[in-house]
Amino acid sequence: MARSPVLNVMVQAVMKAGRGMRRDFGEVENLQVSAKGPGDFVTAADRKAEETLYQELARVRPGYGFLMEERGVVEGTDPDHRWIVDPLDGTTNFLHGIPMFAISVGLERAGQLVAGVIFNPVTDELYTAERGGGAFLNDRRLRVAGRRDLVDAVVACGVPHLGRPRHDLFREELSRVQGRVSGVRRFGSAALDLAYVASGRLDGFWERDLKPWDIAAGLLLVKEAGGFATDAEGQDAALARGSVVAGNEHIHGQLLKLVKG
Ligand code: 2AM
Ligand code: CA
Ligand code: CA
Ligand code: CA
Repeated sequence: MARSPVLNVMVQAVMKAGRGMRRDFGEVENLQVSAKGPGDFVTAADRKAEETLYQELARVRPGYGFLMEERGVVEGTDPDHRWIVDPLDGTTNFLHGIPMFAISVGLERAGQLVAGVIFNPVTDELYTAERGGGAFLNDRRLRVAGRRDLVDAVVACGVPHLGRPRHDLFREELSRVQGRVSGVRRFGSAALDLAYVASGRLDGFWERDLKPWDIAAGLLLVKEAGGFATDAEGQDAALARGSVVAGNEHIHGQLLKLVKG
């Protein structure tokens, strides 16, 4: 299916930011790094990518507002449209030379996610989705995995790190899930975790205490690939609540039960 004009704008912006990020990844040892909090790092690559995304998106759609990880809220003159931007999801991986990170851009219209793009500039994998238009990896249409039983499933999770709450709750969730699935993974980029669910590489994913920019684009990708993505209570409020359980209809239901306990 042809991309809409606004999705093309998003793709152009993330590709441009991605070119810079790939260069920075090659010289990560020279990058300026600072800590926003315990274990919470930001690099010059995060800031540069965010600046590129901001400039490109604002140039082509002046008036749209922004919610960005590093810059925060930028009010627009158009109350209906808002970009939700994570310039570099997986900064910890990036800093360690692990090529598992992505740029994530979502677009909200009247409070509803209508478009999402996730781009890993190292593998050149570009995930796109539009509401009602399906999800794609580069030019290939995506469909969530078809496995129906948790025993066959590989699921990813987020592990609370330094500075994040509820470590005990996570351990309880993990202990319920780990014996019931074929494998548990922890990749460190929530955006890519959701993109992997959309593409069928992962059967499921759960994580709590996320921010809107971590998951906006990924939630739409999963849904447009025929999957389910809810918060940890099973409600359609992941973006607002910051918790996610995702998978196909069957895996989502079974995983949700285990996560809730
Ligand atoms: P970030 O790289 O954009 O900060 C993984 O659990 C998710 O948590 C990622 O989306 C990551 O986004 C976020 N995160 C925030 N702080 C983190 C930290 N100190 N370590 C690992 N992930 C972190
Ligand atoms: Ca961060
Ligand atoms: Ca993030
Ligand atoms: Ca980030």
